[in-house]
Amino acid sequence: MSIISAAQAAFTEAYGTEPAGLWAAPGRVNLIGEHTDYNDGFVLPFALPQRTIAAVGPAPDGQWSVCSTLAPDPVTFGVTEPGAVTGWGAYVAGIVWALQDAGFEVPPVRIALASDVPLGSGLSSSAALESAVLTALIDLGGLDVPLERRPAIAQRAENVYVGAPTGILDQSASIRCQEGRALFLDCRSYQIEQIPFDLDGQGLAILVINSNAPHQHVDGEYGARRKSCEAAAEALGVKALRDVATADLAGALEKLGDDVLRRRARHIITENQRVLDTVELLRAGRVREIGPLLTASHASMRDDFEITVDQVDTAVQAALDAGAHGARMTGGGFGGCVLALIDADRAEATAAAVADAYRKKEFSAPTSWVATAGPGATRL
Ligand code: GAF
Repeated sequence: MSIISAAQAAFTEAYGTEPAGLWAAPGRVNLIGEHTDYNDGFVLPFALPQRTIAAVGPAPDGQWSVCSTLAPDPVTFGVTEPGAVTGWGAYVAGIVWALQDAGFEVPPVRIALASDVPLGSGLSSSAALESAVLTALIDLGGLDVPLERRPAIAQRAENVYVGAPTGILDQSASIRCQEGRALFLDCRSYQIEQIPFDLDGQGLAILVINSNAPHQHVDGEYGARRKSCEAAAEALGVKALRDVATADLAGALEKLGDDVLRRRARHIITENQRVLDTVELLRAGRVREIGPLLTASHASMRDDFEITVDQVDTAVQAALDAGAHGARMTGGGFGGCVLALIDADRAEATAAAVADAYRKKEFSAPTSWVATAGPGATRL
């Protein structure tokens, strides 16, 4: 059964009626620009074809209810404040709350969700859920919320209601990405540029390798990285690390007494520059040449930001050894997925090489597939 039919069937099963409509929002792969979002920096994600479907209809009882194919018994809530709904339902209650908090009258609805975005793999399954629900509520309520405002509302739901101190990358990708494009986003101004991302035309492909090492945001490591970045910015007397120019890197690092802060700052400052360099190459249609930037980004995450684990380092190295032009972990880190830029005819061989390296290390098997750039959140 397709996920669209699955969401429809879950709705009818839970609520005994047909949904008024269906909304979809994708997961994402971040091509480059990791942990730069909460430093007011630059990111370059593209949307995955994998998405979350929300089947939604009006709620006669004036409350909000949500169920999913994984949790068929609906979670129901009325007027809500952070802390009132916990568990996965908090992502939905958070969206209702954040919209209300922004001054909008949110229609009470019943929701059933189905998704083929892999969970807990660093591909933004939670942002896909938030963005599908947000888009449905805006459409059904006839709310006047311009596209560029929506990611910040979904981010607030996640930060304040769910309690995960994430940046704006994932929600922006899920809401603002376009098919066949990568989204160049300035996380300070929210300005975007849709960058043509024609891999096929150049005989290239992005292989996504799920390390199957579990990945989790609502934990201390992500927050600790964020705090270190804020401490480094404060020590340097800037609003955010975005404000340190690459040309001033050496001087800035000298000013930071603490070695950990120095390495965290170096990752962010150099990663912002790598995003800008990647965008330049893509604008010029020189896709293959972004490979070394991807690989340098991985080294920086591994050595300076210290957010990789053995499974992802192994996947990156095995992909490079198998001839990938570049490879890096994508997403928040501590597990999750790796992307490799490869010649289109090398997908199977690269996936096999990574699987082989995993066998040698006795890791559980990775899952690999070729990713294409899909559309952002929409009504179906
Ligand atoms: C996670 C967060 F949710 C994003 O905001 C971003 O910081 C990312 O990790 C790292 O780039 O996906």
